[in-house]
Amino acid sequence: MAYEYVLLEKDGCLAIITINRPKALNALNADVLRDLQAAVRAAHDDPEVAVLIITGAGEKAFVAGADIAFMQDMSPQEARPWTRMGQAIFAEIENLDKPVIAAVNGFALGGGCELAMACDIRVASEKARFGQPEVNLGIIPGFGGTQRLPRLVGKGMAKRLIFSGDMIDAATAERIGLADMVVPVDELMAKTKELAMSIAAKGPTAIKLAKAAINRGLELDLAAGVDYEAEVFALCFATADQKEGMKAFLEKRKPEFTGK
Ligand code: DAK
Repeated sequence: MAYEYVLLEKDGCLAIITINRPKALNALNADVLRDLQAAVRAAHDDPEVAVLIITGAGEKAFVAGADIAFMQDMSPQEARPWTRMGQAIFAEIENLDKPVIAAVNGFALGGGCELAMACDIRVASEKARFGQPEVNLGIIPGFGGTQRLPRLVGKGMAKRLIFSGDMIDAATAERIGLADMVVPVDELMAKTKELAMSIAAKGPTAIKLAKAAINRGLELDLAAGVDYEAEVFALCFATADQKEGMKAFLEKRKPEFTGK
């Protein structure tokens, strides 16, 4: 299926979604978000796809933010559904029952940083730049940035970044926990695919349940979180993958997971 602003390619069990609006540094408007949502849903619904990778087209940007020209003349009545649309799509990515990796190839600013944060893991090229520069425009982050950034980097660092609007480099992003891995520019896709393939080799049900336990647990206090973990852990024993994984270990062979 062809989209106007997004490319969806398959490489074996990986789906690669490229935000494709390089002239505007892949800035997000309603059409781009619509295409992104459709591509994510198509990859999710494809039984051959185990892991999704989201990246940006061109040399310069992952996504340079929400489209400023598109937002310039918005009324509060128009801003609310717009921010809700972005929040809903990012929540869909965050809660997708397949892992999603952001391959951050350049600027990840504003809505771009928020998109990367909605993904499970962020692999950054050495020239990636992260930031929440919304205050420079007289607004606050509107696609979950005030909520996900402090969860990733802590309250003080999130306030430092959001109040200052400062851009940080990939090494700093890795140091504070915003990027999970930094790789040379020309190795970004290869390293991201390598990571994705290592995840794809595991039992998809275990990955799905681990994702749910981590995401849900972060919304709960510790006692409720470990209760939730116990339930999800018990659920693993209803799967064929658990039987196969443990049997294969004891038989000293590689497991053949089926996702059942
Ligand atoms: N929107 C629209 N166009 C953008 C853009 C953006 N965010 N970022 C870049 N572009 C366009 C530029 O206008 C330029 O277009 P032309 O002039 O060529 O037509 C082209 O991309 C190349 O950009 P530059 O010429 O500026 O390239 P440079 O290398 O000089 O600079 C830059 C790169 C990334 C440092 C610079 O472009 C820049 O500062 N861009 C803006 C970054 C930014 O402020 N991003 C945050 C956007 S605000 C909410 C909903 C959502 C949000 C907030 C609230 N509610 C509804 C409440 C989210 C907000 C944001 O994300």
